[in-house]
Parts: sequence; C-alpha cells; structure tokens
Amino acid sequence: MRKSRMALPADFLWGFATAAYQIEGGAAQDGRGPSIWDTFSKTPGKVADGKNGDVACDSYNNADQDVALLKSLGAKVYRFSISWPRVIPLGGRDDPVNEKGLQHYVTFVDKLLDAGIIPMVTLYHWDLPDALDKKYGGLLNKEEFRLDFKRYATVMFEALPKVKHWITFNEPWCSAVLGYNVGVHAPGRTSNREVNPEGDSSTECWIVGHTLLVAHGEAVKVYRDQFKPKNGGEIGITLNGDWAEPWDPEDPLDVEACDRKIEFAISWFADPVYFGKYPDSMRKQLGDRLPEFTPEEVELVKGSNDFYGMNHYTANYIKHKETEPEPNDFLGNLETGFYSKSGENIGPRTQSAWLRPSPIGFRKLLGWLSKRYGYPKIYVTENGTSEAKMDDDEKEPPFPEILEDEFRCEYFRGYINAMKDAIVEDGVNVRAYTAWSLMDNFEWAEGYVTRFGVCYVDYEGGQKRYPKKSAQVISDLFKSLIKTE
Ligand code: PNW
Repeated sequence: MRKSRMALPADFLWGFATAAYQIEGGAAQDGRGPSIWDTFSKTPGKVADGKNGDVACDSYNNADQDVALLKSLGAKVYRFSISWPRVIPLGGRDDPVNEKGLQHYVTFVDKLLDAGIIPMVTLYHWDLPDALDKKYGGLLNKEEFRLDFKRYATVMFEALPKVKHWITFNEPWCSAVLGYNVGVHAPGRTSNREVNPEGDSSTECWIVGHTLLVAHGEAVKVYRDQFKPKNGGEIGITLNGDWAEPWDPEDPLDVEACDRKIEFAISWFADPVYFGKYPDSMRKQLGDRLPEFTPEEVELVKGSNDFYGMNHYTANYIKHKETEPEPNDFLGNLETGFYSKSGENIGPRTQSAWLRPSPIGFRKLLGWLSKRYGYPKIYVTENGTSEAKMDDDEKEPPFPEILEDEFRCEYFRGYINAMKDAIVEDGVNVRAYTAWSLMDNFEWAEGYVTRFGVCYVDYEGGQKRYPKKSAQVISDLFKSLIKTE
C-alpha cells in the first residue's frame, strides 16, 4: 500500500535515549572513578529517595539485553552517553586512560552496529569526574576545563571512529542553573544557604554557561580538524527549553516576555553557536555578570553546530514582572505557571512538578527555533513524560498494570504528530527523534521515584526490562509515518 505523501522521509532516524549515570551502574567496576553525581547523590537530603546510581539499571553489565531490546522495538538509532570518569577516572588531560572503561564503549558501539542500530553519542551528560571539581572547581574554571574536555573528547573520537553522530553537552542550561543557581543538581552550589554553604547564584551559572560553550567549541574544532575528514560524521550541542505562551495574550508585555523566556533558556546557548553573541535581552538584564566572548572564543563557538540537538518536554504560561530583576533571577524577570489569565490549564499534571504535556507547544517551538536559526537540521534528542501516580496514596500501579501506560502513549501520539505537522506543514527540518527514555532510570534529584521509561525496570528483580505499551506505540507510529517508497 502506498503511504501518504504527507509523511516523514525514508531516512528519518527514530529511537530511544538514555544517559550513563542514569542507567549504567557498575560504579566501582573496572576502575571507574567517581563523578560529581556519585558525590552529590550520597550527600544526605539531595535525592528524594536517598538512592544513587551505584547499580541503577545495571546497563554496564547488560549490553546484550539492551541492544536486543532496542532491536525488538525496531529502533534505528540509540542515543546514550559516555561516562567520562569511566574512561579517565581522574578526568584531567595528563591523567591515565582506563582501557577497560574505554573498551566497554568500543564493544557496545560494535554490538549496536551489528544489530543495525546507529549510535548517537553524548560526551557529557552531567557526570563530571569528581576529581576535576575538587582540583580546580570544575565548570567554574574555564581555562582548565576546556583543555581537559578537549583531551577527553579526543580520546573518544579516536576510540570510536564508527560513531557518526556526536553531541558535546547535554542541556548546558541544567548544568548551569540547576547545578550553580538553584543548587538541586550536582555540584549543588547556590546562594541559598539552606541548601548549600557555598555558591553565588547571581554570577556562577553565567560563568558555567560560558565555560560549556567554549569547551563545546573546542571539541567541535578538534572533531572537524582531525576526525571529520577521515571518519565523516557530525557534531552538535543539545539544548533544552520549553514553549512559552502569554499569560494574557492581550498584554504586549506578556507576549514580549515569552520571547525573553525562550532567549534566557535556549538562545543563551544557541545565539552564541549560531550568531557568536549572547542575546540582547540577557546582556541588558545581566550586564557584566554575563561573560564576554573573546575574539578567539567567537571564532570557536560561532558556527559550531552541524545539527541542532533539541530536548523538549513541556510549556508554560508567562507573565511579565513589573519590578526590577532580582540578582539571582535566571528566567528573564517573569513568572511561569500552568494557568492562563482566563484559567486555562496548559496540560494535565504528571509526576514531575515542571512537566505538563502541551503537544502544540512542540510544534510552535520547532517553528520559533527554525525561524531564528535559519531552518537548521534538527535532531530531537529527548522528549517524553512521567505519569502522575494514583491520587490517593501516591503509589504507582502494581506490575504488570504499570505496563499499560496509556497517559504516556497519549503524550507520544500528541508530540510525535505535532512534530510531523511541523515537518510536513511548516517546513522545519527535523531528521531524527529519540524518545526519553528507553527504560526507567535514576531520575537525578528524584531518584527512582519518577519513571520516564517506555520500558519498565524491575529494580528488585535483577533490573529486568519489560516494554510498556508506549514503546510499541512509538514504534508503530514511526512505522506508519515514514515513507516506504
Ligand atoms: C532532562 N527542568 O532533564 C535530562 O536530559 C534527562 O537526563 C532527564 O532524565 C530528563 O530530562 C527528564 O527529567 C531535565 O526542571 C531535568 O526543567 C529537569 C528539567 C528539564 C530537563
């Protein structure tokens, strides 16, 4: 049967995503060193259920099972991340490489390719070697960090020539804001002395953001100069950001605040990557607390994306503020909420306080980004949801009912169709999509309480994986949307 011509291109890549610290476990195996997340999650009070990633989904010891699972779902691509302290336990440019740790990823990539699955590799998904944080302040130290990251990236490019899709950093906004302003992610620095004894929310997040951009540019340059010519392949950064709707659509100041919200979240990183400078709205509010790019840094950062990596989950209503911005504000002097002036709810609640589904917001944000950045090739590298627990006792449904995740199925139907509309009707250039997440995993400060997987993980039963209904829904949906010719 001939499929509709209103479909996704035959070479569209779809699959699932994960991150090293969230799934690997094997924390003390084969010479892996600690990351800032090992340290942070073992600090009392930092993670909801007091747990950590020591075992997680034990993916370090279950490569065959994970590859078989991906294959059974028909995935064409798998996005996963490398644990830097597994490869270089102390992290630094003069520190030894741990061959066993490195070999794990070489073998894993081969297994994926043997199964016909394309690897998409994130170099940094938040698990900085703890030794670098202790030695020189980690991401706060631009000159040290950029060189250590460059060396780590070079080791990985050298070891994995078969990988053709590289992501430098996952969600620098989260590293900077959650790690150095709010303090709820590692290393947990903030001005809020009830949360942490050290940190300055008014300056550190902007410094860290700058470090990440420069280090990204550094790794891209190495890849383009030394590896791309012989291996082919491409490299980019993955940015997260929500769609913004005005609280009062009749108020031009709320409408303007929506753009400012997206600029503070996304253009903070995307403007330097595409235009070589920070957004005017940020410079205006932050003044010299926002670092300046040196000419050498502009050279590195501007034009450093071969594709735009997009993580997207939710939308907010935005209300401008009349007062002067607070020194620790990172939103752009505005309020975010789930209700509009007329009382409309943006979407149903989930288990994640920050996440409410709004598929139309995905289509709108794809359009906003495409217009601003010249219709770049986009890879959607994360999209997904948790499910609200049963109202009365905050318990999750028992196994196997938990596999019938109709709420998540509806989320994916809505979001994937919204993306399809953006592609076929609005002309945005999305070429890949990886759902978050392949399986339930360590959800950072929420521990194992919140499940994002399209496969259930039985943490008490040897980490066995069971596909939920949503895994099949995604698979069937893409099969029906992709042109077969
Ligand atoms: C992303 N927020 O994190 C991460 O890339 C994943 O590792 C994570 O598991 C997933 O989304 C689900 O949370 C985010 O508060 C964490 O806006 C928090 C926020 C956004 C993204």
